[in-house]
Amino acid sequence: MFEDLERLYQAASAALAESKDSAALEAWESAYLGRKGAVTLALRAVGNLPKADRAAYGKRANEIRDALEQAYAQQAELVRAHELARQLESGAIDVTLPGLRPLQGGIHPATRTLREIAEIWREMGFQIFRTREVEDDQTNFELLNIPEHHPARDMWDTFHTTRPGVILRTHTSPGQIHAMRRYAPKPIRVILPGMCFRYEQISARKEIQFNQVEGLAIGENIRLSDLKGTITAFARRMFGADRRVRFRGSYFPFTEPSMEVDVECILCGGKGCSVCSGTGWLEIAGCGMVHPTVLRNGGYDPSRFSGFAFGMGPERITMLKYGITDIRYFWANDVRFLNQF
Ligand code: FA5
Repeated sequence: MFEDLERLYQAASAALAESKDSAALEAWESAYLGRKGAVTLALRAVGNLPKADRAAYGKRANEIRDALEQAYAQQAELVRAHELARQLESGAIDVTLPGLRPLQGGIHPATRTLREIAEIWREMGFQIFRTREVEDDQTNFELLNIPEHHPARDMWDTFHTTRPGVILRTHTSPGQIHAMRRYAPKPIRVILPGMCFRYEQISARKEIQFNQVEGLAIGENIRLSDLKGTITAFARRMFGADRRVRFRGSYFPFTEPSMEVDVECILCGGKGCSVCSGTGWLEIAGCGMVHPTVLRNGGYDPSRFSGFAFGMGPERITMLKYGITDIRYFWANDVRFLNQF
């Protein structure tokens, strides 16, 4: 019994000395020290011995295990150093080999659409006006005619920061206030592209972060027909001249009247499918005539000036254009998706 233990010790030591690479070491460890290893089993067998022998046997078995663990650590260190040296040697640089071609990135599909949108509006005389993503409650809501505790706030589930009154913008509309205060009382024609954030239940059509492109035109004699005309012209350029567009009455606190813009579903040609929830139409933007209160908050006299505004979702527009069935692909960072653009 004690001899068996000593024989096991010798066999394990000899086998360890022969373990000259990581694979052999790993096999040695599981053969001797692992959960079902010989040394572990020998230790476990103490309980089956006559009482008188248990203490001495256990002591020796523990000594052997400790000695083997120490020897294993030393051998592992040796093997690691050897393998590293061998790796460095074999990896010596061959300057005659052709270089590795760097992976080429591409423009993200959302950025591609943003640029396309900006180009169309540029041709209609709209400049880009950039505003901040971290907003204050006042500009994101109050100055847009959405007072605190107003039920309309439920339309925008909001990410708050630890600083009271500082939030992540839920839409690009606060940019309207920034642009108006910058240019009042001159006429304005701008688009405001950028990232928005909403504390929403993520789904195939809803993300917690997404781009919007706000548009704002202010001047004298700007009418609803101007809004409908320019949005229709945009949609024709973006989706093709034969694609039908419709305006649906809606509600936004900062526009009056307000509308929603739908484009005929590209995937089913208007027949109704799962992407358009069977309606044949896909919503691409909210829009309306700028509310007199908002004009006033921006520094314009509503009895002289009027204007229209819209807010569209480039990711949704990209989905429409390319038949993408899930918005979550945009920020999932999966190159199999991104490579297709
Ligand atoms: C607004 O955010 C208004 N500020 C739009 C507006 C601007 C109206 C100016 C009037 C005047 P809405 O919540 O419907 O409206 O969002 C506008 C567009 O943003 C939607 O049509 C959609 O394309 C996109 N969008 C909204 N929420 C999400 C989301 N969770 N994920 C992806 N896109 C979204």
